[in-house]
Amino acid sequence: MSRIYLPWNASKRRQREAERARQNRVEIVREMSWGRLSRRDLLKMGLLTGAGMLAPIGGLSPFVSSVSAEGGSSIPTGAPRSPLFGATAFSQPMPRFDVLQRGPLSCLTPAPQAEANQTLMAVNPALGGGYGPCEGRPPGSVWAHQRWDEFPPAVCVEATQAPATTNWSYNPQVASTLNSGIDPSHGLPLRFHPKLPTQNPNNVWTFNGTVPPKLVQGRYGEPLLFRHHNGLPWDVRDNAGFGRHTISTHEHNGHHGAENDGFTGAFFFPGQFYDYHWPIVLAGHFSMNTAASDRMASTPDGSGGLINIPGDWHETMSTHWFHDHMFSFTSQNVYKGNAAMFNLYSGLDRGNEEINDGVNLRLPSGTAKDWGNLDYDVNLMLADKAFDRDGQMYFDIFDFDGFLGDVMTVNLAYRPYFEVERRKYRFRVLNASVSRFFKVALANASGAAQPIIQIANDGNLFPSPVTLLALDEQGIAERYDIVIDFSQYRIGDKLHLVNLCEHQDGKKPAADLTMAQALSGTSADPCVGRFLEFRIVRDPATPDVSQVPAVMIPNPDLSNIPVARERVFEFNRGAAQPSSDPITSFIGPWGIGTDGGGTLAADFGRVSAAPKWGTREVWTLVNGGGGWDHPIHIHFEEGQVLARNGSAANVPAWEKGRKDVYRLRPAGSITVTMQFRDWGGMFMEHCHNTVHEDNAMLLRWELNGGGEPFLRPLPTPCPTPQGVTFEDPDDTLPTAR
Ligand SMILES: [Cu+2]
Repeated sequence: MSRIYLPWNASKRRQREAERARQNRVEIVREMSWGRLSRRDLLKMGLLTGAGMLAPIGGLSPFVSSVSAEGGSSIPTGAPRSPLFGATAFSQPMPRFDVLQRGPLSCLTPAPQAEANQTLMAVNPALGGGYGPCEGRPPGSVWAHQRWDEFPPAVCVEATQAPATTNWSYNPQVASTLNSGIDPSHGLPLRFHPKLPTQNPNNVWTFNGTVPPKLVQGRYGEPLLFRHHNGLPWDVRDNAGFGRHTISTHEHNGHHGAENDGFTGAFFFPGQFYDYHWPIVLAGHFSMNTAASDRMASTPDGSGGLINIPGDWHETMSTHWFHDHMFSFTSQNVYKGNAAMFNLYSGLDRGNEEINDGVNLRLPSGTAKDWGNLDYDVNLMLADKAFDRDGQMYFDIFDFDGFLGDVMTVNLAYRPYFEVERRKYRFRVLNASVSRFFKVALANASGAAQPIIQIANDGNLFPSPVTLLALDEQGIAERYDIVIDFSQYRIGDKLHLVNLCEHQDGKKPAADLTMAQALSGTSADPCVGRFLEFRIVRDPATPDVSQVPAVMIPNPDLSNIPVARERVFEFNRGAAQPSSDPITSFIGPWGIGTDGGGTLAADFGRVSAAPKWGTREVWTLVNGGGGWDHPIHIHFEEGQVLARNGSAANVPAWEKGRKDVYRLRPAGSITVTMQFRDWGGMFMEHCHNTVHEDNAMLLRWELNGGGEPFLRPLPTPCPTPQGVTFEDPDDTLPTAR
């Protein structure tokens, strides 16, 4: 029996019990999201066990009576299945991403500036009243945009985090013939399927309050200013029971200064904005190819040519996403809709499949525009959601192993279809779930696995493409770029993307099913099986000139760069929280042990590692055991995987490029190497099972000193609606230096 959700045929009594338990848990989540209840309180009240589990109390877990029968100490979780109101699979078109408009900098009022804009405005009484700064970025020189004068923004993009509303300005940047016939002028209500209820404003909070999810297009060498407004409700209680109205926006693996990284403690309030400055430079910008003489390091010039740029072209990145990083509320906020994608374009990955200049890899995209064609380059955001009895989205902590939804969505649509032509397509697949892993395969009508060409992992094109009959398990936040060649099928054929990865709880994948098992419909996991239907509708109007070259982007050569330092991080349960700082610290079962020290719960005022600027290090990430899988994200620098469990032979082909999320798997270790250069400040390392992250599996590391041989810990920001104050770091680990 599934431990995630009750089966449809569970007894009425059991369903009632499960619903009552679900509602009780929802109340706990709500009280915590309002700040009226802390994890310390839960511990005191005996609702939470020392190991971080929801206590086996009747009325909280529907499985209480069968705990001993289930064996073991883990408390299974359960909730009634989400109602679907008659929505069926593959009965609605998949909307393509909504592209945010790129404007000139003059669009922005007030004009952006290097240091945070501290102009005072009245603060809503629900936030304490008085006056506070219009920009929520911490003030002063430490949080000023680094090298602002060298990288004046050339483009601005503006968005407002807002409650759910109808989208009257959907712009997919492609004709409706390439968007399964969707007419963008009709207005898109915020719902996951036409038969599912429209979401109440405070059940879903997205960019501009609308679906589909948003896409930003950026180009190397063209600094971009992303102004993010917080338009969420003033009152922390106006959240439909989950999600926090303060946000911090992380451009997931942007190679930018820390003031633009969405630091977990640099959050901002309703009514404020935060200017994120993304210079979009190649790593090594200030130390390699500084004369910009290498054509491979380049960017589209807008008219068929290239502009050379400094840096190492082997560090060129492609598929990013950005999402909330609010301290201890990331899982709820990302789940609630704070997730968007960011495509980066370069001379190599130009988004034009025709230009033949010896640099452009000519990956499937289109030809009409000089760069950034989306015709055959499609973003796919995979996420599992859950609905209450009224069909409104809800969030349940169950226990702190993780949160699983039972409704599979692509681009926030329930099991949609997508019309394709007989040619090659690129899909940029993002796992945007809270705790769920996916394993994606392609099935033909008779259920046979079809080849998928994987071309990138995380933001990075591979040295060479890899053809697979099923992708690897894809951890939370990982991006897999794939190419599917539909030319070998006939008009009228239907193919499906299938999820082979079965979960029983939020700990880790329970099983990787065979295609036949996944298609049989016998899995108790409602998110297993077909989730996206491709309908082959026509031949392309012009021949497909796109390519998947045998050589794409070789890894940066680090062989001549000495390793300055090695560090070990162990990801564990049973964390201690020595800090009592009420602002920067959090209590939770999860934590990280650094260089042999004890397992510590998160405190964004603690500095756990401080690499020396301009050096290379080797970091080994160790799973402390217990049967959890932790996808670990190290911010800012792309790494290369050197070994799994101590051996390079254990690293599969698709992990041999650069990465930013490193799967620990249920046991073992992974060894990675990174350089630290170009930008500084306070960054993070954490588990991207965001329930683990929020329950204290997160640390701060720091890059500071401009190469000086000592650490100067930066002051920790403490945001309030009336302005950000600073405090000295609570702690610097003795091994940090
Ligand atoms: Cu984890």
